[in-house]
Amino acid sequence: MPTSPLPIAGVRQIRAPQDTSVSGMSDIQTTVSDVLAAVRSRGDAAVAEFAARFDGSDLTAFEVGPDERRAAVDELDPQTRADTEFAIDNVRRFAEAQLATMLPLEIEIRDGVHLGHRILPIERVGCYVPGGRYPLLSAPVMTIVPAKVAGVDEVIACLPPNAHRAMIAGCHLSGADRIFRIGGAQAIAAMAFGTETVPAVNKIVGPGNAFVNEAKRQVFGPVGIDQLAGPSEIYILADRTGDAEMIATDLLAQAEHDVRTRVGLITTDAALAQAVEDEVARQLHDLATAETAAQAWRDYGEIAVCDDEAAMIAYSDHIAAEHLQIHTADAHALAQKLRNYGSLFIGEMASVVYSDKCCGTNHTLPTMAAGRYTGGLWVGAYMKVATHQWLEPEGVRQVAPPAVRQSASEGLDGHRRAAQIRLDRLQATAE
Ligand code: HSO
Ligand code: ZN
Repeated sequence: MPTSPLPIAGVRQIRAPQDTSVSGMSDIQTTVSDVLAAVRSRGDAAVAEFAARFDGSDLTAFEVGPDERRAAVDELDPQTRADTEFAIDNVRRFAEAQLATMLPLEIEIRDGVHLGHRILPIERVGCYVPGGRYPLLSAPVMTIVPAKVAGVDEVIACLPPNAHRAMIAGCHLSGADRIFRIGGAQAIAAMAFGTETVPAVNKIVGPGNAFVNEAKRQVFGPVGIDQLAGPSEIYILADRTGDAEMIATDLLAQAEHDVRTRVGLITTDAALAQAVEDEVARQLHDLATAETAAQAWRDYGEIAVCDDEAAMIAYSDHIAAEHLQIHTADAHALAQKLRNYGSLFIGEMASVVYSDKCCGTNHTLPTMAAGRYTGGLWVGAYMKVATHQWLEPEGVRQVAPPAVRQSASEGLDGHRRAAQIRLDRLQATAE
């Protein structure tokens, strides 16, 4: 078995993943910057050209009109529609509950110095909905529904021209105000800069391929982005109470997404480690998606055996997996001790798949260790916490003198004057 030095004491990797750090991006970077420049200067005409070149599409009118939206919904079989509406309802309810925790603030921080913030929805948001090998109907739900709950004025969705028609239904049922059949970097460009038909948005969210990711990275600044999505990840923390069959099932459930999916078991029990290794091999025999899952497991599958719970926690926090499941005797107690993860699945009844699809938490989560500094997509990602202040005379008397002194010592004479003039006015009216 390959071994690599780990930064965490008390952890032994008995199955090591390949290096997942990204390299060789320069071709993608150049292609994407060309696409962005062309769409920025030539709008829809450039979008149509790239659609033809990259997607083999002859579309020149990109917007999905009301008739086609309705037709796409009517085509869904009733059970699929009901299941999608179930997911939408749960995601909406959770987003509404989270929204209720985001409170405005007004505080008099010193006599006469009033500070506060308001929580304001972003005006216009663009949701990128990937095509992918399988139509994931939950994808538009996760980006569009919380945007609507946040109160975003206009939510637009872009999806590749060849995306399954059901995805249009997913966008429609989730509440997208406008839907465009545009994919790849040209979709990100259209949403970032605006074209004759696509309105420019203030923030772009949603996962996509390497070109979409790179385009989001390049437009970031005047336009916000949620995060840069990498391949899916699942890690499971388990002690000797872990059920090897269930653990292997959950690992393979995410491994089937992509050959670069990172899946791992971190355990305090060496016997369980071996049992999971055996179970994965056994289950791969008859998994319909085994080709992808087996390759992901071969290249990025990891099993680490830890001396104790402390080592398990330290290693898990180091990895900061997108999805982290806990299969231990007291899962809730361990949950309290963990810090870095995208979303936490407490106890063996909580499978990542429930969140992927419909339980109501968002499945757009930080990958590539971004869980060390951020959580996933949520209603707050569609809002701004915007501060304000106002001062009474007593407040000016408190803050002006230090501001005058600081400005003077920094040589910022204009700042010094602006700080001073208010003191002068107060003095004049007092006289
Ligand atoms: N695991 C994926 C989301 C998903 N899986 C949706 C199936 N459907 C990214 O977190
Ligand atoms: Zn998944």
